Amino acid sequence: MAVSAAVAVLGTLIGLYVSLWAKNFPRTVAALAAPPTGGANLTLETVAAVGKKLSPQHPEWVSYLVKSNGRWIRSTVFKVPAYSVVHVTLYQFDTPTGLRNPFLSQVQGTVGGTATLDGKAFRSIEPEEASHTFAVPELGVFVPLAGVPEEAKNQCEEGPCELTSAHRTITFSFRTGARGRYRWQCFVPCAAGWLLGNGGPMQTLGYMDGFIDVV
Ligand SMILES: [Cu+2]
Repeated sequence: MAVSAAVAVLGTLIGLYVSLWAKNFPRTVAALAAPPTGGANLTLETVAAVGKKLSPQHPEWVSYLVKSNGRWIRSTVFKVPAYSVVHVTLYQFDTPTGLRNPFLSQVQGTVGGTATLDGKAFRSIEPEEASHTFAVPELGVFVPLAGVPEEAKNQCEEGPCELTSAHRTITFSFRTGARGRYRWQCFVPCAAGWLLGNGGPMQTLGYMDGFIDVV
C-alpha cells in the first residue's frame, strides 16, 4: 500500500509539473516591420519586479517585457524575419547586479560591433554596472545592459514601467541568418533571493530568457 501511495503521489507531481510548468509557454510576439531596411524593430524593457498585472503568480520576479500594439506584454518569444537586420530598442529600469564573467560586459556580434547607451556609442561597460544582458549565443550576439544608478530618484517599482520613471536606453542592431529557433537569455545572475541569483526568473521561460523565432 505504501508503494502504491508513493507511486500515486509521484504521478500527481509529474502531472502537475507538465500541466503547470512545462507546458507554460509565452505567446509569440512579432517584431514590427521596419520598411526602409527590410528588417524589423523590437522594443523591449527590463523591470526589477514584473508586477501583479503581468504575472499574478510571481509579481516580484525580475523580467523582460516586449512592446506589442502599444502595450507592454510579458513574453520572451519574438518572431523576426530571416536574413535581415533587427533593430532593438531596450529600456532598462532595473539597478545593477553585476556580471560574474567580465567577458560578457563587451558588446559582441552587433552591426558595427557597437551599441548605444543613452545616445552614446559604447563597446563595453564596467562588469559591475550590468543589470542584465541581451544575448543570443548561437548568433554571437552579446549586449550588456547598464543599470539605473541605485540612488536614482523616481525608480519604477513594478512593471509595466513607463518612460516617466528613471531608465537607461540601449539600442543596437543584429543580423539574423537562416530560419530556426534561437535561444536568447540574460547572463547576469539577477534573480534576487535565489541560489547564486540563477533560479526562478532566470530558469523560467517568459522572464529572463526565451526564443527568437527567425522565420
Ligand atoms: Cu537578468
